[in-house]
Amino acid sequence: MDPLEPVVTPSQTPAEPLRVAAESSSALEELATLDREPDVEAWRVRWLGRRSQLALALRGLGRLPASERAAAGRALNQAKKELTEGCRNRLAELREQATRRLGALDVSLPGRPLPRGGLHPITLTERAVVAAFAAMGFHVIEGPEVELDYYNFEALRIPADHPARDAMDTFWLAPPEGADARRSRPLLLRTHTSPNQIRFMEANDPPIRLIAPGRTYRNEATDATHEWMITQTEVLAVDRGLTLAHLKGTLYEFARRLFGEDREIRFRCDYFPFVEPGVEVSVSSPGGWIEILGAGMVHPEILARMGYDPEAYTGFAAGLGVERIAMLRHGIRDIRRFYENDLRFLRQF
Ligand code: FA5
Repeated sequence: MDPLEPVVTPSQTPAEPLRVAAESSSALEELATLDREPDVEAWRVRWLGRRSQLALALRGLGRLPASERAAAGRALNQAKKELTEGCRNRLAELREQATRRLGALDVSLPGRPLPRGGLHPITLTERAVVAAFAAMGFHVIEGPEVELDYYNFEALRIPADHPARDAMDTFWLAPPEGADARRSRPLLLRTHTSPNQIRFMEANDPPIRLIAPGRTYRNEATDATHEWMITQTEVLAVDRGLTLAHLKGTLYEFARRLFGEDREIRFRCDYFPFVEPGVEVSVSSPGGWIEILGAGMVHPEILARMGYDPEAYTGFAAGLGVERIAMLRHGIRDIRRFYENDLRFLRQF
């Protein structure tokens, strides 16, 4: 026996097929209420499928007394015909309704401009920064935004009690779920893109010419020139014979490409534990000087820790603030405009 064949119980009585046939009218009433094709299909399986009451009753006809068989067969076949036609008609109705709805929507209607999205001004400036350095032979790398204390601070010569940490108020992160809090290494949202220097030098030998753009985070109050989420771009070059003059030349060329020939640029001494000497660069604007980057010569101690010979190799590094550069390019006086999501502001770029 086919195991899929439904079992017709011997208890089938002559009244059974007639009951099944009679139920078809309530099935048709239910069908009229269905307005989704998948629901109609489920209905079809239930009332007309191989295991439906109707199919079972038809298959059991042979067990009925000969005198009852003809009448029961007629009733069942009539019910089957009505249900099959009802199903076909309902499907046709639903498809016609859908076509009518589509017809009301003229997808080719010309003359109405579609609203178009655009790139965010910070993305545009970030791309201009990357393009300027790419044209000078730097290649792009990326690093994680969730960073280890080691790469963000320790390896950059900023130990736990170093005052330089105060300048970078940090968002510390809880250890990953399930981790042993005493053993897991401190995690944070990176406060600058400089950890990329260490990550790359650990795994590669000189010569190096890289830039690393990305988001950084500082737990600090905002004002017209300070945001808590900052887009930075790290620059790192390590080679034989690099000097501060190469750093200055590179940054002047960068500024010329981004701001044109006429902007005034100012270099001043600054302190970062991972460079020696350190500088900051500001650019003139109608509202005064705006500091756009910190930079300097890679500290020889870091070169040595990376396994490079500091007598043979020198390097320069810089960390640029992309929001500040965008402010200068577009004459924006308040950095907070970039992240207020005001479309009237954003549409201008
Ligand atoms: C640093 O972040 C260093 N990592 C830069 C560096 C790299 C120095 C390599 C030497 C060698 P600083 O905190 O100054 O330094 O930030 C660098 C630039 O990011 C600033 O000049 C500024 O343009 C931008 N920046 C920093 N903090 C903010 C802030 N809160 N809002 C907007 N821009 C900021």
